[in-house]
Amino acid sequence: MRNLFDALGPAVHRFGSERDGGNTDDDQLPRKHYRTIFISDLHLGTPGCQAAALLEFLKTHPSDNLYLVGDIVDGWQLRRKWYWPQSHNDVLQKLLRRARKGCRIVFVPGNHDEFAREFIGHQFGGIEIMEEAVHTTADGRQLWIVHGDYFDAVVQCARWLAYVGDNLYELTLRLNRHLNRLRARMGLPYWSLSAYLKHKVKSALNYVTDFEVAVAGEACRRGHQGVVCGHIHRAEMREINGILYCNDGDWVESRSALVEYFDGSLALVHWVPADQTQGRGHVAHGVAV
Ligand SMILES: [Mn+2]
Repeated sequence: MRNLFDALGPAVHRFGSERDGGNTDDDQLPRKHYRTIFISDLHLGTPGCQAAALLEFLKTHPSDNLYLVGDIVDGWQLRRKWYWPQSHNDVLQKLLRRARKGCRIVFVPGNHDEFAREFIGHQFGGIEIMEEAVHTTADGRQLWIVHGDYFDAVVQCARWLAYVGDNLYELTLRLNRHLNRLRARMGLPYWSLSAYLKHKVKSALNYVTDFEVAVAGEACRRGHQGVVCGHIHRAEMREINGILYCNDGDWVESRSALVEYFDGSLALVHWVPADQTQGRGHVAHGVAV
């Protein structure tokens, strides 16, 4: 479970070089331009955030579009204990500069940066804040972009929800947000699926699957061809009941992103930092779909 890219086996060329011949042996920093990058679960404001690696990845990978798919800044942790080193500032500045230079940046808040949900419909230094988004790939596929925490209650109740009707399912989906807001007001911590998974390794696989099926099902109901989410810190890209389910992973453990090439194909990439290879940090590619 720890390293998805090991688990994927031969499908992933872990130390493969850039697909379109980006020259990694060059003296200059190699750059690879993507049409779109999707990242989530950076958890800036916590010691776990791998900000330096993320900066390297962003620096070497310009893009026309960038989706920040929630849990970018960890407001929950910051409220408990302030932690904000320079590298975390650098990430925000890098993002703002990217927006200034013409990259379209869309921020879809998650549960850890729920404070930003107050500002949905507004812009912050050129970064659009949206509750959810729809991205059209270069080959015309519509991807629903959502963080994924709205499905926590569904996942928690997946066992008995399987026996009730669609109406109650949708009610649970809607209640989820309000329940968590109520918990926050009562001083209770957010029930975090990703944190829960870490403690429940044995049943984790069931929860991951329930989450994936729930998110893909909702994307299908809304008439999209695919979905991009985060939240559970499990990078994944596969078809579920005819829907392309993509989870862009996180920058706490897996250092992963979902990228779109200019022909509209999508791939999961994994950043290998310089200190884990003898040379320079680089990207390992998954299979494009
Ligand atoms: Mn989350």
